[in-house]
Amino acid sequence: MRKPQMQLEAQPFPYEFDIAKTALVLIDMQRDFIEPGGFGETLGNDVSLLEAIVPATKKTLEAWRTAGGLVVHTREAHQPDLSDCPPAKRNRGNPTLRIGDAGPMGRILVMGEPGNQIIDALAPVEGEIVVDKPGKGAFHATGLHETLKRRGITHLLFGGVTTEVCVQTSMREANDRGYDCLLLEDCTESYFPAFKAATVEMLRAQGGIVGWTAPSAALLSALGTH
Ligand code: TIU
Repeated sequence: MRKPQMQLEAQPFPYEFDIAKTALVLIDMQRDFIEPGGFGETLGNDVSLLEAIVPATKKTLEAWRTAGGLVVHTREAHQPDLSDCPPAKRNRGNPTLRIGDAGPMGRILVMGEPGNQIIDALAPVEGEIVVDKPGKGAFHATGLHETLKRRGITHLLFGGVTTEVCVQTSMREANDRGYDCLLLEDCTESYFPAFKAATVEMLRAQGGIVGWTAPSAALLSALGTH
């Protein structure tokens, strides 16, 4: 039988966790950010950069499922009437299409639209939690904290996009709520490689001020599924 307490080689020092109390949280791995024609591209970004993390993220997700760990998927998603999308969000940037406008994959960042779905390679399976979040952070206006508390979750492993926007915001929110958080370095990506690098550095600086970081291979090794 597997020991409940596991250790993963991480920075700034090893990360200890118990699978039963840990969730893998994949942030916004949805078509809107990863495929052409979605929100990421309307903001002027090269979305092809994000595809690179899909194989490592898929491998990690499958290993975590095999280990019996809880999986949380988030989607950045708004109500069709945009009542949960304040002007402070909708009017930012200079996109060709704004949130709620009709694009090639349906209305941008709107619940239920084709572009709002998680990419096929990482599609949720039964029993996994799917959170539609109107903000950048996964804890803002979602009830996620209560859901995790009910399940006795104390540790969170993060992946997803983009590193310095929704992933970092979610990890900081989680840390403030008392979770021990680790960012899987090769399961997260930004449209700006320098921003990803800076985010990874700043989260683990000062003795892990926000949390830990590690390559997914370290998690697979801890799980015994390289
Ligand atoms: N623009 C950008 O980098 N990200 C977002 O708008 N949302 C997420 O990070 N999910």
